[in-house]
Order: sequence, then C-alpha cells, then structure tokens
Amino acid sequence: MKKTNLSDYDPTAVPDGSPYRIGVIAAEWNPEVTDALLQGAVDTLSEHGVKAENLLVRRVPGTFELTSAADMMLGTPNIDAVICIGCVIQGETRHFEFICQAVSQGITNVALKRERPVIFSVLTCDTMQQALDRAGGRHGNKGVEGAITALKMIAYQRSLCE
Ligand code: DLZ
Repeated sequence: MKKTNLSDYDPTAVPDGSPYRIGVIAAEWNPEVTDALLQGAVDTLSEHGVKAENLLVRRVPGTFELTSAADMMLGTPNIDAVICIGCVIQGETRHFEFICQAVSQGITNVALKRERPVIFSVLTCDTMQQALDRAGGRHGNKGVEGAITALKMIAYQRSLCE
C-alpha cells in the first residue's frame, strides 16, 4: 500500500490565518507524541498568520477529556475552531476501543452542536513507534495536518456567509 505523507502540503493553497482565533487542546498522555503534535500544530498556525494572542493552547489529562474540553472552549466567545490532539496506544485491555470510540464520536458531536470545526488530530496506534512515525517521523506530523485542516474549515465556513 502506498503511504502518502500528507504533511507535504502546498502552503500556497492554505488560507491566511491572521483574522482567526483558534484553540488547540492536547492530551497529557504519551507526551513524547502529543508534545510533538502540539508543536507541529502551533508552528504551522503561526506560519500561516495566526497571531500568538489569537492562539489558545490548553492541556487536558487524557484523550478521553478532549471532547468535554473542546465543548467548554467553544462555549467561550470568538473561537473559530478547535484542534484536538491526543495519542491512544493499544494496550492489553479494551480501554483503547472505548477511548477511541468516545473521542471520535464525541468530537463529531461537539462540532455539530457548536457549528464550528473541531479537528481530530488523535493518533490511534498499535505501537508507540507507529505514533512517533506520525508525530514528526517518516509519516509526517498529524499536528501540522490538523492545523491546515482547521484553517481550511474556517475559510470554508466563512465562505458560506459571503
Ligand atoms: C486510561 C488511559 C489509557 C489506558 N490509555 C490512554 C492512552 O493511550 N492515551 C490517552 O490519551 N489516555 C489514556 N488513558 C486516559 C484516558 O484518556 C482518560 O484520561 C481517563 O480514562 C480519565 O477519564
């Protein structure tokens, strides 16, 4: 199967982020992965014009908490989108399944309820190596991709109001 590194994006096709206010929430579990994803997202937003004062970065204990944290953040005024960053590694119990199911469905529900983009930058991997490969390794950085997706989705939403 061909593996595409989606972090190799065309920067000229990305909307200017200077008018946008964006939240980034990262889970504390697996910090060697989530720190790299967070850095990738923040650097990319900054490169595309998002001002430091318009970037709201917060940490939560685990990936499971991302849903409620995104909902709370979007309950405050003037947030255009939230990027949720987490990393769940398959273990010996069924915790993995419950967390992945809850956060993917939860984030979808928050986006629909709040009518704003909520981006799923959550790695769900069998091994730590697979996660590291996607957090700045050979398969790119999914935090970078989350940032690009947020900028494109905000521009999409604004285009509907023009
Ligand atoms: C409990 C748990 C486990 C087993 N594994 C992970 C994980 O791989 N990644 C992650 O982000 N969080 C994990 N957690 C913690 C849950 O996300 C959550 O913080 C707790 O269940 C408390 O609600």
